Parts: sequence; structure tokens; C-alpha cells
Amino acid sequence: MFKKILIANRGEIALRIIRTCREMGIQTVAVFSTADRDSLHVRFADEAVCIGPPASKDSYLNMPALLSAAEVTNADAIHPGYGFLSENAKFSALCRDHGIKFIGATPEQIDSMGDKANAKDTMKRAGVPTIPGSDGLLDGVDQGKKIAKKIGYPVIMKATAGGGGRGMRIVWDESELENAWNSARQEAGAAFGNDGIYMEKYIEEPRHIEIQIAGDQYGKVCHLSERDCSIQRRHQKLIEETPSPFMTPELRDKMGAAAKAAAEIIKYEGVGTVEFLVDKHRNFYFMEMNTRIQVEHPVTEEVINYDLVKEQILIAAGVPISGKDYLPTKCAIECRVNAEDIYNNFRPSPGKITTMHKPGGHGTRVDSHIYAGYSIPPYYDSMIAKLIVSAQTREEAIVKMERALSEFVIEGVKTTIPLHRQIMRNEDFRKGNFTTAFMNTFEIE
Ligand code: MV4
Repeated sequence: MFKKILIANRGEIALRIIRTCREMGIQTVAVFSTADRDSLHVRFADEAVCIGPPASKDSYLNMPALLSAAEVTNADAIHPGYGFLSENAKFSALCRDHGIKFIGATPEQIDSMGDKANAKDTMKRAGVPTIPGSDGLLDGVDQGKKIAKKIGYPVIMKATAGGGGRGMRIVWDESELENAWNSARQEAGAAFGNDGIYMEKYIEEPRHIEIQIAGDQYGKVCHLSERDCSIQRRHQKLIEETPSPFMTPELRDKMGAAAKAAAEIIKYEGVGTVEFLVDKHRNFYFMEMNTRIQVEHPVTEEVINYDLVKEQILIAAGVPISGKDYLPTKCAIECRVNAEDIYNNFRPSPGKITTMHKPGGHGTRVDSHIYAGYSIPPYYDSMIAKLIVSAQTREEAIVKMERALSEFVIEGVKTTIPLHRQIMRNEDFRKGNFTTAFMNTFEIE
């Protein structure tokens, strides 16, 4: 087992990882930018190393600084958390070259899923359902028109280097296709340095349902059921839950098997997520695979009673998994609390937290790094807390979430807590009647 793990991240996920390391008897090294000197992850870790100035590119994305910090502290592994370098093939390779275990995917696995057109082709070969469209990249407008005619409008163009919606264009009829092609290529080239575009049939108002998987070093894989992440705004998830209110035991079986086939074909090692779009007829299609621990992992932990970060560390250390699948034993919901002004286009609201009270009680979990007196720096993500509740039924979980949100006091900055309270009261949300389009028509009171 590892003796000492360096956590190449900040905020709530750094704390989350430190807590599991402590339970496992593993020493921890925190890294921090000069903007994060007073952060809890710095205080909770056994050691802490300053890795640079506030800007992420000079600190949390600074590979030489992170590797030096690992070497001077004698860390034998690096946990990257989510975001930052968690899906960076070069960093994974650098760790390997330095004899430091990267607790995440290999460079080969990251590369195979990072190029979306290539990932889709790999999934087709594994027998995982994919959305009808171009075979690989489009070579021009004429080919695009031919394929669109065959699969039928609307179609969507996607950047092969994309993700999170950038470089995407929906095309409703042939007259729009040339403009969409030009602007998608231009946007993708500028954003990713790669202007490769592929085409798919556009699925209207789908649900976003993802399957958590785990694979060990010996080729064994299992699935840990789904999370419904349909409640999102501009590709930022707001609420996640498991089980999905749209799920059936048959669909879970089929999606679980597809997710395992996806993991097997790339010999996936570690915990990961296979994202699917699910249409109103319960057809499901591979969308992307994430080779990291995700923000929303706690809802899965609560319903299957399983520490996913501990599992990541055990797998990285070469411990075999049992190989059995896990089904939800209760219902869990997560609300992401961001320091944002919901009445001002979700503008970030950094600054000092003057007063704070975290909710507690039965079935209530708060993953957060904030405290009264803490100053939220303006340089990073605006998520400041995750509130997770679990209960026997979805109805009870919603009631518990309303109760917990009503206890949650954060003063000094604006937060998304009032929005979550409104969504919990929404009739369609309560019925489980929602798709990824839910927030497009949600009216904030
Ligand atoms: C789609 C789609 C409909 N049809 N692909 C958005 C992010 C990127 N990873 C893929 N996305 C989508 N791809 C086809 N063929 C709709 C979306 C989409 C979406 C997907 C999941 C969650 C929220 C979304 C919001 C808007 C669009």
C-alpha cells in the first residue's frame, strides 16, 4: 500500500481525498497556490507545499511544480481529484516516468477517450450503442449534407476534441449546414487546437444518465449503477440523483452491461463513468467516458455504501475488486452549492463568508471546504459545497433535501441555495418528469 499520497487539487475534493487517506493510514501532502494558504485542505493534510501563484496554469496545472513537490516530500502516489490534471495524458505519463503512481487512468486510456470521434468508434466495436452519424470525422460540407440527408434532420456537429458543449452546432435543415460547419470548425480550432468535427443525429430533449464503473489491474470490471444528471444549466450540472427516476431494472441491466463492455475494451483500470444520452423511448447511446472521480460520486457512495476514493486507491495499489455489480439500496440526491448570483445570470460571487451554518442530521452529508471567515478566491470554480441527502424513497429524499437546504446558512456571498429550494418544490422535478431541457424553461422566482 502507498505510504504517502500527494493530492494535486484543492477545495472540497482535496479534503474528501485526505479524509479517506487518513482512514486508510496513508500520509497526505497538500499542495496550494498563494491564494489558498488559508484553505482547509492545507490544514487537514500532514504536509503542505506551495506550488505557485493564484492562476491555475501556474499552480494546480503546473506539472514540474507538482512533481517536485512529490519528490521532495517522498510521496509514492498522486491523486489528481477532478478537473485540473485529472484527465491529462501527459501528466499521467510524467508520473509514470518519475516512478510515482498516478491514481487515475493510464495515458493510453486517457488518449483513447479524449478524442470523441475515436472513442465513439471504439465503443461501436465493443457493441455499445452509439448515435447514428458520420463514420469518424467529416471531410467537408458536401459529405455533411449527404450524411444528414440519410439520417434525417435535425443533426448535430461536434468537435472531436470537445466535451462540455464547446464546438457543438445543432442543424435543423440543409440551409443552415454550411454556416454551422464553418463556425463549429472555427470554434473548435480556437478552443482545442483541433478542428476535427463529426456528425450525429440530434436527440431532442434527452436525459443524461451515467453509469459508474470500476475496473482492476487484472481485467475484472463491475458497474455501480447510474446517476441521473439531467438537471444542468449551460452544461454545468446542478443536481444529480440515484437511482434515476426514469430507470427500470431492465434498462439498468442493459446500460450496466454496455458500460462494462466500454471499460473492458480499453482495459480500464480505476473508477470511471460512462455517460449516455437516453431518449424518451428508453433507447440509450454512448456519449463520453470520464476517466476520473466525478464531482457527483457521493450519491453513488450513499446508495451502495461504498467509498469510491478508497476503491480508487486500492485498485491503484493492485488490490483486486470483487467483480460483482452494485444496485442502489436507497435514494440519494446532491445539490451543488455555488457562490453565484442566480438573479444576475449566475455571476460568480467570490468574497468573505461572514456567517455559516452547515446542515446535519440523519441522512445528510455536506462535502465542503468552507468555514466562517473563509474568503472564496475569484480564481477557481465557484462550487463551494455539495449537499447530499439519502433516504428510503425519492419522496423522502426530496423532503430531507428541503429540510437540509432550509438549515444551510451562508452569509457574505450569494449562493445557489435559493434556486435549489425552488427546484425541490417544482412539480415536474417532484414527479421525476425532466430532461436536459428542464432548466431552459425553469423560471427563477
Ligand atoms: C448531444 C445531444 C443531442 N443529440 N448529442 C452536450 C455536451 C456534450 N458532451 C454532448 N451534449 C449533447 N450531445 C446528440 N446526438 C444533446 C447534448 C446536450 C446535453 C447532453 C447532456 C447533458 C446536457 C446537455 C445539454 C444540451 C445538449
